Amino acid sequence: VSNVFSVPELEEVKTLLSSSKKIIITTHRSPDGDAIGSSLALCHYLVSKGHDAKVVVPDSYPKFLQWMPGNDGVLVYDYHKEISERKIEAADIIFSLDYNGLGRIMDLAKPVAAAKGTKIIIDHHQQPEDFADYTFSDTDSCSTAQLVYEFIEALGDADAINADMANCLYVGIMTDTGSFRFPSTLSKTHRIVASLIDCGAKNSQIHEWVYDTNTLSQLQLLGYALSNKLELLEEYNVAIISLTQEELIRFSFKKGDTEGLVNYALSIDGVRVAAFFAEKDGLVRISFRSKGAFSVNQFARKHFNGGGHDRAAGGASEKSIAETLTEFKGLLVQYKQELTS
Ligand SMILES: [Mn+2]
Repeated sequence: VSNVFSVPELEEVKTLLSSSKKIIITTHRSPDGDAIGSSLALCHYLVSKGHDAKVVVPDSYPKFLQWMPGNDGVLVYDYHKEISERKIEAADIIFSLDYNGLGRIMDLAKPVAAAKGTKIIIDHHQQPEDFADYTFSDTDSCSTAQLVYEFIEALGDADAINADMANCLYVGIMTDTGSFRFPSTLSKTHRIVASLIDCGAKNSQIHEWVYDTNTLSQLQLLGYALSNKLELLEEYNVAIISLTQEELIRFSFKKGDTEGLVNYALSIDGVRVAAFFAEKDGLVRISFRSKGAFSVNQFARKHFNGGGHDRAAGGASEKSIAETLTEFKGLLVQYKQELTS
């Protein structure tokens, strides 16, 4: 069990959960596999313990994450503002999963901040903000899903993990470890995943349901991005891909279509840092990846109003995409030593 749960505070949370409660589980904007997987798994667990639990997410998420058990019960704040606000206000407990600051949940931040329920963070992003009553943060953990598994285990309920929970947790761990390949994948992670399979996680099917769901236009967008928009900045060991709004529209872009695109840039031999820039409605969103010691979390925090993990982070710019690219390339000069030594 992760040390974050070997604390006296866990006993307080255990006591809190010993009688039936109204519980809301929230997660970050543009939810990914770990966000949805960990949230739904925790929701299944809490419902199985007799609580009234519900997941509220800031905005919608791609179709390849919508097959998970419990998906139909998720409230998307963008579409269900009123009912979400009523439930958040009435909640005894609000969980914050897979995010480290209220800025990560957009408009949902206001009702969550105002809510009087006990707030509990379970997360693995760096530098968590102090907005909850209980913060269970382990920045070395591969995923929030793994932490949710260990949370349930620490509560003494490992035996309560059923197939629904196992399938959701598997998605979270699988997606946040890049299918068990990132350095955050420990032997412990494999042991947890093995027990999830024993509990009924359909491991092979899950890979198919999450990864083999490309549309034709999505693959054509990938082909276009790789042939025309991939730029190797050899002197810095950096590769970038950028897509304008016009290009995204041309390939009928839907949410999730560019998921993982940045990893193609990172996969070039010798590249240490990759960045993907996408323009939408006057904002350029940036995904950073690193496969060395270079912390893209720190870089994104310092220069692009973002953050995340050392090897995977996000950021944004309100400048045009051309200006953002110029700014990014200009910044590399001061990091040349670090990127090439
Ligand atoms: Mn995560």
